[in-house]
Amino acid sequence: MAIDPDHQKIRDILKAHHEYWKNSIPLIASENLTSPSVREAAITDLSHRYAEGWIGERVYPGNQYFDDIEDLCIKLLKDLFDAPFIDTRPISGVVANLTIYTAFAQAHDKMLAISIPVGGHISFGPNKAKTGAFIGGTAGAVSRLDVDYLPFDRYGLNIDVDESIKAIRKIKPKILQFGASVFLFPHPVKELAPVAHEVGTHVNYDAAHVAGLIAGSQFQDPIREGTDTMTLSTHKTFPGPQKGIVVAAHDNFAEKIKTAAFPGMTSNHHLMHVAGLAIAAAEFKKFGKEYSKQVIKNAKALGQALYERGIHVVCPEKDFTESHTILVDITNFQNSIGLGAEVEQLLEKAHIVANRNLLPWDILEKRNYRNPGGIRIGSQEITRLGMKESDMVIIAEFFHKLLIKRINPDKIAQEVTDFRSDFQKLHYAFDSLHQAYDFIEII
Ligand code: DSN
Repeated sequence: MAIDPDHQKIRDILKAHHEYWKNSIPLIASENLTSPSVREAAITDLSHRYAEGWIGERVYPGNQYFDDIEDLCIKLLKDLFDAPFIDTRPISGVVANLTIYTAFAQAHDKMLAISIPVGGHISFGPNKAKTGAFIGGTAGAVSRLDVDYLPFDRYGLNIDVDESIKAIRKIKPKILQFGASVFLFPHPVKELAPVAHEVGTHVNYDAAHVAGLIAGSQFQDPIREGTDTMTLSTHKTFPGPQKGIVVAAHDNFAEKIKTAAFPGMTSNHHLMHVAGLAIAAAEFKKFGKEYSKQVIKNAKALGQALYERGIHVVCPEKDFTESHTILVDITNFQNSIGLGAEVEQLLEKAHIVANRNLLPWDILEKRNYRNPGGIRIGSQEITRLGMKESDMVIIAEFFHKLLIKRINPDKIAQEVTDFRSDFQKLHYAFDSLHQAYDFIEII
């Protein structure tokens, strides 16, 4: 039987997408690969179902088995994050943050968070940006929070503790938000959370980027350091399916979070991804520590190797990073190649995928988010592919040949493809069970 031409077209495009990524070096700091075991969950019958409400109290029938899955998922995650309460219903990191805003604040309440130009996430943003360097964000636009910015040391890439203490005491925000999208160093939670609590502020830590490093005990431990809640997406350094969760440090936050998650922020909560997350959590329990250690080693090694080749990775004095992310100042290529947009495009042509990013000081130099002065690089996905420190030197060589020696990107793309041919297997994951799909009947 002939395949429908539009169907064929989509399959061809999907195939081309797979071919490109299979032959590329994936360096986007917010992405990761799920294992075959996790992917399997995405094609089960759960992808057709609804389960509104909490476990055992659903307002949809047919969920007796899904209840067991969500219960197990929560147990595994509670164990990983050592926390008494977790809600697995937010469908993304943004929705997890909206759940916190809904549970612990009202429209026009104040929130303190780092600004987007210095690395804050779009979900921390005000309704309308206070400078022309970026657009507004979810906190203001959706939750109508009045966002003020946490004082930030632009060159040390971290929150300024002394100035933030003053700001918290003066503003008395309803929510203090930690976390970032350019998250190189642990945030000063233990210094600031007690000050926030003194003035009645709810403290949340957005761990989207560093969740795997926290669960693997290789970064700070926000809950032990004093945060009340933690939000995260489950697909960056934590290599699960694309979704979000809320973690609470105390059971007494549970009811507010549950109500905000449903009927507040979700109806259907993408049940197949809850199952996938349970499998990812079981995998992480087994391999997470070893994996997250290697993620950080690789990020530091890549920072060092790039730096030695004349590529301006920021914070060399602090060993570049303590996370999966490094930030590169590419303004020295402005005359030869261009800024973030052009460098990103050149890398993409050479099969190296890393995204443009504002440098914290771009705003002072009138550069904006469309064509910023930086490139952000993450080591979490290449680590999943089995790469180690010596491979970081090879990757740094590709950057050097492309950006400094100006070798043709098509030639580099060929070299990248050859290099990638040795890294086609997923590491830190359960073995693939080819027979596992047997129980999924497609009718
Ligand atoms: N915007 C994503 C990031 O790249 O950090 C997170 O949602």
